[in-house]
Amino acid sequence: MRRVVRILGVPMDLGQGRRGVDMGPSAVRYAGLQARLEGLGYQVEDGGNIIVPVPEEVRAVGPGGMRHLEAVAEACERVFQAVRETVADGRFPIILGGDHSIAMGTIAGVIAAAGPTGVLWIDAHGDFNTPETSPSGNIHGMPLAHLVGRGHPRLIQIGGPEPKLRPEQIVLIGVRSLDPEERRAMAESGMLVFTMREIDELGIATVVRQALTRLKAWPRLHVSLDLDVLDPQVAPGVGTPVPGGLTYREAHLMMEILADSGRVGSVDVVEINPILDERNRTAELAVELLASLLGQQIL
Ligand code: 6HN
Ligand code: MN
Ligand code: MN
Ligand code: MN
Repeated sequence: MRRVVRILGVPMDLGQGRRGVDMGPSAVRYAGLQARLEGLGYQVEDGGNIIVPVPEEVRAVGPGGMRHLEAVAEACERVFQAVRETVADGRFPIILGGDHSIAMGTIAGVIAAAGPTGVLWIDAHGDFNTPETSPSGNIHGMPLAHLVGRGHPRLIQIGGPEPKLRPEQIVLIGVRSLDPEERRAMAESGMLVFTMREIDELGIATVVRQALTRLKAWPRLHVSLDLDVLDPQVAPGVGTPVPGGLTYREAHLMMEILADSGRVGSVDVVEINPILDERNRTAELAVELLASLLGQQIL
């Protein structure tokens, strides 16, 4: 049976300070995602974009200094519904961000339709701030905290009142930038975190295999891929670049090993900022990484 992929765009830049990541879905479509996946033998549907307001039309600072809280929460609820329906329809969702706050909707939607799911959070950042610990008020630095039930109730309750994830079902890969309080909370959380140091010492293949082993109780996995995990020299078009990231080859190998596992059932691709990009190369890289994640092989 041929697997059917459904692309969903979430043109959201409300969860952070810089403009531009709202153009991510267009950039990745323009880079040829659909044709590339069809070339791999998939049937591909494009579900269009989720409706997201522009920053100019919504209240800037919400309670506790959180930027665009209500608008982010409402957009994530729409993402939740669309992803839940996509998974319930038996489709493999590829969700194109947008900033990383969309993952509060995507992961809630996957879990609502498919049940318990392990999460690979592939990111330079921890995204584990709460409104209290955030230095910026930017919600894209907080989605993982809210998914485990820490933070503002409005965001914790996206897709239902209970926390969506337990720390044991999350592995982070590529981390190299944490805020002081975020770091403390992360160390105490019980999540498995592979920083860039572990990747340098062990190699990306060992890291990914250990991550898959750690998540062995969850046959189904969701990949939340923040393009800023790559080194800014390879992926310059991201909202929050941090030096010292994954190489082109490490990122590909990671996707290939994940593909081999046969367990990945959904993916987010977030934080691409075409305004900061060089001739769409970060979006093109995203298409290549998605092709590898969906089973493209050289031989
Ligand atoms: N991202 N830790 C910083 C903050 O503002 O909380 C940066 C977060 C970046 C989040 O890239 O998805
Ligand atoms: Mn349907
Ligand atoms: Mn992120
Ligand atoms: Mn990031």
